[in-house]
Amino acid sequence: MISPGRHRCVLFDVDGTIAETEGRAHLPAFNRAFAEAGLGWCWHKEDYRRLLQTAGGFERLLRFAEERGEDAPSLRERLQQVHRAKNRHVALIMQSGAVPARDGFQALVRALEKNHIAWGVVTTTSRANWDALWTSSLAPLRIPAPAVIVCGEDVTAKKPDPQAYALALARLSLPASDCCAIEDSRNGLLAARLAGLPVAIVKSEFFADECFDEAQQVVDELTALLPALAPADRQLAQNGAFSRTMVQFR
Ligand code: XBP
Ligand code: MG
Repeated sequence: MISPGRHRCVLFDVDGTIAETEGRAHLPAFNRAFAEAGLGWCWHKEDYRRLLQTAGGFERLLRFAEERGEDAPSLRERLQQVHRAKNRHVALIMQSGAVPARDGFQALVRALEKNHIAWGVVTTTSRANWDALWTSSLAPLRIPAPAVIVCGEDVTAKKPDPQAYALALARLSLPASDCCAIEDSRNGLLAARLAGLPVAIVKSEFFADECFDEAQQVVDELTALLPALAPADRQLAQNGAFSRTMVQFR
């Protein structure tokens, strides 16, 4: 789906797409924050799969409290504290090296660069979580920095609202027809499609069974997106530039 002749920027979702952050970081971090706050709550994977339908960690907490019949508005401040604690735990987990980039991510970003295609980040997670993932797991891969970063604090409505994608396009000064998105969830797919972008879905731990009918491509791993970028690699290899480029990145 990524078309070297047509696309100028590929916009990546973060959670589930660049790394399996939900199961490796967010879920254990929520449970650590619940224990610290003495709430007596504990989320298991199957609870979390359902709760993930609500984008945004704080919104997810509110929904859970409402489902339990708690008076959510009066809990708001306490839940905000729990959410901040959750994100502190996310950063600690990421710093421990427990959240690597998904297979193929590094190769994909490098292949994009060789094809003169920029990459960007469109997530509705908190900026602190993106910063922690970048610092701990992505920057060490020695990949180029993203051309645009949109996070949860930049928008008033989270995915599936298209606002985050619309903002990324505005910041890039590019029309949707020059870009495409890589997502892992139905909420993300709808957000990108509503902003006019073609979407490749990479299946992830929690969303693999969702409906992706509106996607242009559905793959199991990011590595499956590499062949579309390979012709340029081959051309570069033929004229000798490929090995020089690889050396330059090491
Ligand atoms: C990301 C999310 C986030 C994370 C938690 O959505 O749903 O809520 O689970 O992050 P997407 P925060 O992958 O669609 O961008 O707690 O920082 O909200
Ligand atoms: Mg996602």
